[in-house]
Amino acid sequence: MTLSVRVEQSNEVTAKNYVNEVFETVKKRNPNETEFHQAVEEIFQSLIPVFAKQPKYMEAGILERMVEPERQIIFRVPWVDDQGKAQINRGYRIQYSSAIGPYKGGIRFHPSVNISIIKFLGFEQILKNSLTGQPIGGGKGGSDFDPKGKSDNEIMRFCQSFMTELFRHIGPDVDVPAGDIGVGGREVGYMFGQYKRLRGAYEAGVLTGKGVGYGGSLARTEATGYGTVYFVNEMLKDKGMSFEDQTVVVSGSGNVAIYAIEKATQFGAKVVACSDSNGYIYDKNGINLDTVKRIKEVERKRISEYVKEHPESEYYEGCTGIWSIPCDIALPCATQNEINEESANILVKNGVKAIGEGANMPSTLEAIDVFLNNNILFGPAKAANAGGVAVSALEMAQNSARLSWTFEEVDAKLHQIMINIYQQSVKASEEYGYSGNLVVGANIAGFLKVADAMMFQGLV
Ligand code: NDP
Ligand code: 2IT
Repeated sequence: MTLSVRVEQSNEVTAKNYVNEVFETVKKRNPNETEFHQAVEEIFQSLIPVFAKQPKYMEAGILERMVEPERQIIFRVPWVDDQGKAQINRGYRIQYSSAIGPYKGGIRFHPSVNISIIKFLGFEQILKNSLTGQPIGGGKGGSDFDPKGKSDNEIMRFCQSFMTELFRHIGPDVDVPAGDIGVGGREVGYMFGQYKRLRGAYEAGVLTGKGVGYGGSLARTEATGYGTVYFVNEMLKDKGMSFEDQTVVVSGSGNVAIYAIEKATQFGAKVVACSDSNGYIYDKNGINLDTVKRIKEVERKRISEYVKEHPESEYYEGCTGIWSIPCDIALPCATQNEINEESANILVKNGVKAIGEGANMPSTLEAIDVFLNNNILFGPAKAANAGGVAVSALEMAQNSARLSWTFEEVDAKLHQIMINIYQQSVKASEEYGYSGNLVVGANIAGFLKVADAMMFQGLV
């Protein structure tokens, strides 16, 4: 017994040293990429128990390979604005891992986009996609283009120019992009049109998140938000709780936020706040989702407009204040690092019971520690927001089979996938000695499937 403990401990030390060494190399090779380093640090630390238990992955250099993208494409995106002036943006596509399927992941259009952000998203996508149980590798793309205030024609010209370079790098069996921040049905439509024109073939499965009239899957629009709520519901159920009569705060008011609000409300919760990049609204009676949908999805205006129609509600400038609203459940659905240590402490002080990350990496490493140390139920992004990409994979399947499933069929599959992800994450956390820590559980469960595929496929 003593001997086995000692062996275990010495394995743990070896694993820790190995992970730290690889992390140092990553930082040296990718200097100043803070978001990328943050995502890598979290994943690497979670995997120490795996290397301690199964040194074969260490010996095969799985981690060194997995963290180095298979291919990184950076390109110029020239377009002409409505004034006839030439504009230049930068486009990215990181084809991170094809170990278990074609590269798969969204495209983000936001002025903050840079290589660090695309790489953090791409690296996380490998493990997220693995967790879905679907045959999809990891990738991510985007541009520093700012869609805000652009006319519909400008958006179209930009998307066409972006695709004019991207098309040669993607394909239904190669790399399948989709939406993310700033990219929804409209942008996917313009990109698909240009891809089809350049390729001269109707390859429906090259992009997901398409309109349902031309190859899109029903329930893809709802999938990420619904999936996040399905995941949190599993966490709550395990503790004998539910969404019924709970007060919920959701950040963001985009695709993920809107459908998280919708499902949480259907499950009996009262969602009292949501936000955009300017500020947040608080409606103590529960926010009116129809108004939010019209303002954000149709009129593409600011969330501050909401209070004009609902005088009983309040609007506050700034994004972080939303976390000081007392709530039972918090669903960050806007962007990375939107919950820092201070906000996490306020949420805990105000009695939050569960966090479900709809956005990618919305909590800083320090904030995650606050939640875990206070035994708050914590659903990490990779697991909790995997419903979007899972239904993207279902869209690919429907496109390959040239058929379409009903909303109810897709929603039922999504629900089951989220339950499976939860159970896999719990199981891995228990097997590796981190019971209750779904960050470790999700990272390990996602990693093992990809690592095994890499072992079978040789040193490529
Ligand atoms: P949208 O563009 O539809 O909405 C984003 C929302 O977040 C908007 O309300 C936006 O405000 C706000 N926001 C964006 N950037 C910032 C910022 N820097 N500071 C504060 N608020 C900000 O994007 P999605 O809903 O698709 O994506 C939201 C998050 O979910 C992202 O982290 C994305 O990576 C993640 N995600 C998305 C999936 C999907 O299927 N779409 C799948 C899995 C994860 P404003 O209106 O002012 O721009
Ligand atoms: O972060 C994500 O998982 C997404 N933006 C969705 C990706 C996809 O391919 O549907």
